[in-house]
Amino acid sequence: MAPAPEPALDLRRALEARVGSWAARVEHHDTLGSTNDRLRSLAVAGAPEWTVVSASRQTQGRGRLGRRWISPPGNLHLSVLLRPPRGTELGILPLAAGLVVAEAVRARGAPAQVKWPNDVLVGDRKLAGVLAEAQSAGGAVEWVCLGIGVNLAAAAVEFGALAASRVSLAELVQQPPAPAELAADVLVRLREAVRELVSGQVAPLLGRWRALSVAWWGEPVEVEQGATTLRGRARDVDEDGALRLELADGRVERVVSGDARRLRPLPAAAD
Ligand code: BT5
Repeated sequence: MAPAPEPALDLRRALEARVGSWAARVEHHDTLGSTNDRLRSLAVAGAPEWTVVSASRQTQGRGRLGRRWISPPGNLHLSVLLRPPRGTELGILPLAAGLVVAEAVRARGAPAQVKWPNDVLVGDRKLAGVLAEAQSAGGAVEWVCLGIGVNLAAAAVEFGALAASRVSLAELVQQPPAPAELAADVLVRLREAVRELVSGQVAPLLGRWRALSVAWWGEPVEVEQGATTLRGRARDVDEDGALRLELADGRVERVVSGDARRLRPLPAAAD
């Protein structure tokens, strides 16, 4: 059984200060295994869209493909339930979530960028990640549980070998926001982005995403998909969220998932 939630007054207040009212349930926990797991159980029980679960720390925080998300106290661990109508371009959701996180932290002075498909980076360091988990029935998506983790506190010690590849907002800005304030900001921006997406306005969202993307267009990149590695030049992102990768033979491969990284540019030829 999940532990009883604490009152989520701070987050609800921060939300309502921005948008007047937030109809769905908002839960905050001091400690959870994973906010996505808690929200999934609420989703299965019929919770309405925009139900929110947050936690100060997670003991079983997850990344994609069962990877671990290190979730020390003071970081933002947030999950929100969506029930997108049929026809919504779901491949854009992780991009949209990364985008609104990047916009929210940029508004606070951190020069964040997005990297396909789900990273929010500052330089080469990961500030935030997005995990979208969906449930389908009869060919239609019933719900999507969108999990967002943002490093807020400067707890580099918990990261061991990963310390050099992550960064927190506390290391980037003078006055990092309280988790509830950042969560509310992200949720309100996300609600607007999902409205656009559901009404079919993908192009403006993708335009904003491209503007904040790491500048790797035309550059050699590598995408790992399990045992397969694809190499090519990053060309663009399609309207369904797929990465367009131009292979060495000129063919363009549309990549829908994977871990992408920029390959170091070859040293200039000596003349
Ligand atoms: C992600 O996965 O980036 C998705 C992270 C989603 C976390 C949220 S927190 C709220 C909700 N509840 C959950 O249980 N999860 C979601 P991926 O692209 O697979 O990246 C995972 C990789 O990032 C790991 O293998 C590490 O290399 C690295 N990593 C782990 N924890 C990190 C952290 N706190 N900051 C930066 N990098 C981290």
